[in-house]
Formats: sequence, C-alpha cells, structure tokens
Amino acid sequence: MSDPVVPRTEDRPSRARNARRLALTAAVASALVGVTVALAPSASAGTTLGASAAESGRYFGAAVAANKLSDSTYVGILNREFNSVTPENEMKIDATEPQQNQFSFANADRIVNHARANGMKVRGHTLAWHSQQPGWMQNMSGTALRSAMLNHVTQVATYYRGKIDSWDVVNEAFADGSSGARRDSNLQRTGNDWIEAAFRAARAADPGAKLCYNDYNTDDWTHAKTQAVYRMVQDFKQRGVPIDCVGLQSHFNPQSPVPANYQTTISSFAALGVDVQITELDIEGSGQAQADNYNRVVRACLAVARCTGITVWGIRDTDSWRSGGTPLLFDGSGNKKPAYTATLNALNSGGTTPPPTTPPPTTPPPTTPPPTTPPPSTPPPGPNGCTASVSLNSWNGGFVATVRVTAGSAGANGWTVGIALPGGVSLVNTWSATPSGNSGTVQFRNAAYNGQLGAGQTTEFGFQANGNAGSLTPTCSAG
Ligand code: 9MR
Repeated sequence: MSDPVVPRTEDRPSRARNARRLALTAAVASALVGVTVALAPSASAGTTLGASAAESGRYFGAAVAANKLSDSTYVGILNREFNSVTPENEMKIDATEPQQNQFSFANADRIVNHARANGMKVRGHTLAWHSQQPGWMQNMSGTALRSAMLNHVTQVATYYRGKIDSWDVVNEAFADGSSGARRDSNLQRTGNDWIEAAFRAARAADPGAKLCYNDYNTDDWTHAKTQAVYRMVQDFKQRGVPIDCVGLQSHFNPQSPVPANYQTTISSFAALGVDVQITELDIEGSGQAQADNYNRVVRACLAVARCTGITVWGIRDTDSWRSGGTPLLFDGSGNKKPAYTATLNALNSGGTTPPPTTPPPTTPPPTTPPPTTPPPSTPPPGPNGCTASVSLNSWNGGFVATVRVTAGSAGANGWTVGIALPGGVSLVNTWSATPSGNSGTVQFRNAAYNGQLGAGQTTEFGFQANGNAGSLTPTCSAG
C-alpha cells in the first residue's frame, strides 16, 4: 500500500461512500476500465476477516506480540487476515516507562511499524492501569503518582500521536462482583477523578485518536460492573469529559459464557454516543459449539451501527494467554478452525448495519449555518419551546439521521422530538434518545443525560433506519 497511514476521516468507509463508489464504478465501467479496477472492492473481500469486516466499515484485528514478528506462519496469517493490531504487552506501562521518565518504545515500534507498513490500524493498549506497572510506579502514591501517571499518558500518547486509531486510555478500573464500585488501586487512591484526568491528558496529547475505556466482565448487561461502567460513560458524556469509545474485552469461557443479552450491552453503550469495540475476544472451547459462539458475538457487533471493530486476543491457540482453552480462530499449526469459518460467515452474512460516519473527535460535525430567517417549519422557539433540525446521511435503502435540538429562551427541562417516518421506513437503532416505536410517527424522548438544556443550548441525538428518508420534518416540545 503506497500510503499506509490512512487519514482518520477516511478510515471508516461509510455506507454512503461505498454506495457512491459503487455507483461511480458502474457509471464509468465501460469508459474507464482502469479507474473501475482502482475503485472496485478488494479482490479478497469476503474471503478474509479484515476484508469482510471492511465491507461494512469495520476492522478485524488481533493482539500481536513483537517477538513473534519473526515467525513466518504467524506473520503470514496476520498479514492475510487482519487489518488492525493491538500490542499484547508492548505498550503497557512497565514496557514503555521501565524507569521513571525513561521511555522505551522499541518493541511497541516494531508492531506499529509492521502495522503501518501493511495498512493496518493500531489500537494502543494501555495508558493507565493498576496492573503491569513498573516497580517505581507501584511504590508511588498520592499527588506524586497522579503526576507520574499523567506524565506517562502525555508522553506515550504524544510519541504515538497520529499513529493510533484508538487508545485504551484506562483499563480495568472497576471492581468485579456486585458492588459496582471502582477497583481499589494506587491510582484509584489518588482520587476518583483519576480516570477523567487521564482522558483529558490523552486528548490533549493526541487529539486524533479515539479514546476508549476498556474492561472485562462488562459483557452482561445485568452485571453491576457493566452498569457501573455505563454510568461512568454516561456521566463523562454529560460533563464533556473526552471519551469516544468503550472496549468490551469479551474473554469468554464455560464459567463466563457469551451472555444472552450481549447485543443489548453493545447497543446500550452505543446509545450513549460512544463507539463500542470488542477488544480482546477469545472464547474457550472447540468445534461447533465454539464456532456458534464466535458467530453470535460477531453478529451482535454487526447489528449495532456503532460497534466499529473486533479484535481477537491472539492469532493461533498456541499464542493465547489461555492456550489450554484453545480459544482462538487458528490452531497451533495455523490452520483455520470451525470458529474461523463461523466468524467469516458472520462477517459476510449481511453486515448491513454500517458504522455511522462519526467525524474524528476534534472535528466538529458539519453544521448547516443557522438561516437568517427561520424556515416556516421550524419557528423560533418560544420561551418554553424548542426546535429540532435533521441532517441525513442516506444510502440506497437506509439512512442515519442526526437530529439537533435547540432549547428556547427559557431552556428545556426535558424534550420530545416527533418525526413522522414515511411508509416503509423502520428504525434500526437510536442513540442519545429513546424512541416511542419503530415506525410511523415516532416520539424521541431525551436520554437521562441530555434533557436539561439552558437557554439556546443544543444537543444532538441520532438514529439509523431502513428505507428511504425522503424529507423529515421534526417537531419539538420542551418539558
Ligand atoms: O495477554 C496478556 C499476557 O501476555 C500478559 O501476561 C497479561 C499480563 O497481565 O496480560 C495479558 O493481556 C491482558 C490485557 O492486557 C488486559 N485484559 C486481560 C488480558 C488477558 O489477561
């Protein structure tokens, strides 16, 4: 690939862009054969994990160990199948800052360079974690530790600025069990705001990277830990703490199987206005049962527009941290397992829910300048009113609507937006609001965190639907 560093705005091909590309391809097919070839989907689409995921704008990645990059079987599978990598251990704090203020990036660089040379994304893992801290950090506490942690986040994110698709800024900060509490750690004891401080430092250091909170045992929607992480993300979004994504590690085994409500967990996080990434997937087992579980997990991701990618935690079973559970997609010899085929089939089975074209974090969404005279359908809000406007990203057979709600001069204590969906249009997914139904005239009620608006303040929610939008005329009522 001539330019492996794909710009952020280009690295999530939207459905609309794909549709435009295909339309163009068809239009110029006879006249411009050379161009057609250049624009056509890659020849391996549908036959490898990465290419199949890319068909719906997603990535399919693997955790990679630097010391295996000299293993030709390993690298052969990596380069053939995956379009994203996560350094398995090489970006952790003990690896990157073994002595305070002495940074060591050689092993992580080997992985990053390999990824960039092969057109793969990189997930950075991880900037702040209670585990795998170097000795000097383990022995620190209080303000000295807080400063050292923020310095680490800043230095590492700055060093890799522009090269990381998503950072796991904070990893595993919540306790297991029913408490819903933060995990006790030296970092937690520096104050409850350590997580948001880490996110702010990461945003300042690399404004182009998506910033994720990553954890395990957060796959079951009913678990206290899942709910606690959900509330934190909700609170961050409400207060403007920079967070773009939630990582579900998704380590599954017979004691911790794929939960029945897994898709609910994914769509619930996504509804907060963050991307969801499955970051460390492995499922212990073998044969058809394991294959079925992989298929379910992948389908759950594909069913949610903002589930933007999947990473498996290793390549061959023998590469796994839990090799005894044979939890991966390739056997020890590098052969494809039934789990591989089931995963590929799921990726190819109508992954028709593309991620929305979320702009990169630092680029504000394109906004239509306010008309100088309000259009008749959206009168200026009265003191107790609100207005709503819709912008559409449509493709043949579907669309994503972004709805902007603006409070009147008295502000809003809750709002409801009504939209009459044309016949044949049905909602697939809504974020940052709750819909009253799936078709016909739908009332979208504010989410818990975006109902309070000051005078003239705006908020946005969105939905994805099947069918053709035509023109949508929203109504808004406050209170
Ligand atoms: O796979 C990693 C293994 O090689 C390390 O020894 C281990 C040490 O903590 O970390 C493993 O990766 C973990 C990841 O960083 C965070 N989530 C759990 C993963 C499995 O333990």
